[in-house]
Amino acid sequence: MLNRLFVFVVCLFYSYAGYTQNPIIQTKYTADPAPLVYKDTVFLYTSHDEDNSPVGQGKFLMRDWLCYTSTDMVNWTDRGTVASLRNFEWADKAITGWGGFENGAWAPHTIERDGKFYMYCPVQGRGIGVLVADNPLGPFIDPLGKPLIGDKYDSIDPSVFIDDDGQAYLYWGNPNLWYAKLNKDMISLSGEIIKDASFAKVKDQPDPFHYQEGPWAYKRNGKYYMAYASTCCPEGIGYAMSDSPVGPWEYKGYIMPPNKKSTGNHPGIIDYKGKSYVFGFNFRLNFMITDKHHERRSVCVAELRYNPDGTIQELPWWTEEGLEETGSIDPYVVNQAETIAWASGLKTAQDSSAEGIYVTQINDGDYMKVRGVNFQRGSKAFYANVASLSGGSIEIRLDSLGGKLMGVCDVKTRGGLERWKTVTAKISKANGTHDVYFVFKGVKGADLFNFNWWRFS
Ligand code: FUB
Repeated sequence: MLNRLFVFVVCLFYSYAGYTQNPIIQTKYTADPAPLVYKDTVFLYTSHDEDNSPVGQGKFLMRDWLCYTSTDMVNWTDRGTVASLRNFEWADKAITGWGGFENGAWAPHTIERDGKFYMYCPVQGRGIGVLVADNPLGPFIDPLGKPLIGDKYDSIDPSVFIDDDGQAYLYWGNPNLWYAKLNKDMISLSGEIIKDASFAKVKDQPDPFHYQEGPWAYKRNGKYYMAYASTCCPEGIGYAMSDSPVGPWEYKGYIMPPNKKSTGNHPGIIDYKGKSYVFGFNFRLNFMITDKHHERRSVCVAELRYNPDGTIQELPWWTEEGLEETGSIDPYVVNQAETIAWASGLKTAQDSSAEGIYVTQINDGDYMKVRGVNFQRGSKAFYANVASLSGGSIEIRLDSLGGKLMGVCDVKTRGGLERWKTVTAKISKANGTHDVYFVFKGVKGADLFNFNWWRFS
């Protein structure tokens, strides 16, 4: 209870101060971001630190891989678990030991080729597997039934880059950087597995690269980039450049220097709607509720800027302000409640019924923010699809937690957290673009209702 109160007070402060964007996902602990731009959408694949991960550095508890999508870089829609250790039969403890299906779902990377989606997944201690799907959200299947890269070769943190000539490269490794060419099928290797010479650590020799793990390769204006988690610990994000996808690489410095606030970091870099972005993670949400280190990380994002010579401008540690939105939300269509810019006290859950993902664990005083809602046709009424337990209400406010109250939507008891009903309320007029806050009210300490979708008319 004291924890929840502390989180609420901290969030209240940041909300009034105009902050509240990084980390970008607050309803679960997410790490190891692997963004993919596909058509007009950013698909952000992440690993997932369980809420009950134990105290202690390196004590990961990770079972599955998640996906979030956005078209404006600030509101992220939870797409749920897209794959888990259970996708790999060979992850079973009976076969390999390790954590079986209960632990070891480390940093993934998903890439599209010819309309198929390939998700490379490290299964800690057991190797790197590959999953294939016809859709970026799955269902993903394991076409090999065995690891693509075995349990040698420092087999974690895969990332794939496809060059302009169609050749795909798979990079991975901690503490060494390894790579191999992939065949066009993306699920088999073409040629040898190679330990990258530039990044190789030589005993008693200085290591300018400070490479740790989390390689992320890409090409820009004819130059190849290799970003990675560098220095340890804490980890920053370093990068190197080359004229070829396989080096030799030249160390260029930090994209983000390490910071004591976070033991780890892990880059994912994209270009989207004319800007460049780097994703990574911090521990802000964990340390908002405890002073103890749990491996409960949270994905963050910052805009990345290049110098005229192609080098990257060094960024400060993840700011709490985050980004400006690059799009807007249409309030007159059904918007999933799990599309969120900032949430306080809330969780998301996945329903096997048609309702899919929804916001849950709603208690008195919890709230969520949706940024850039464009009321171009004004507003008269608010509709919310909810499933109520003890019931409560939704205050609809503009621009801040204490901002203009547009109206209050009652959610009456309807007997069950999965019996979905649409409730409605008359509201005052809004024009133009606003951040909308849904502030939940009800009996203190009770689970009030689940929230599936909303819209305005
Ligand atoms: O998330 C588990 C491991 O922690 C990843 O594989 C590393 O990159 C580090 O982030």
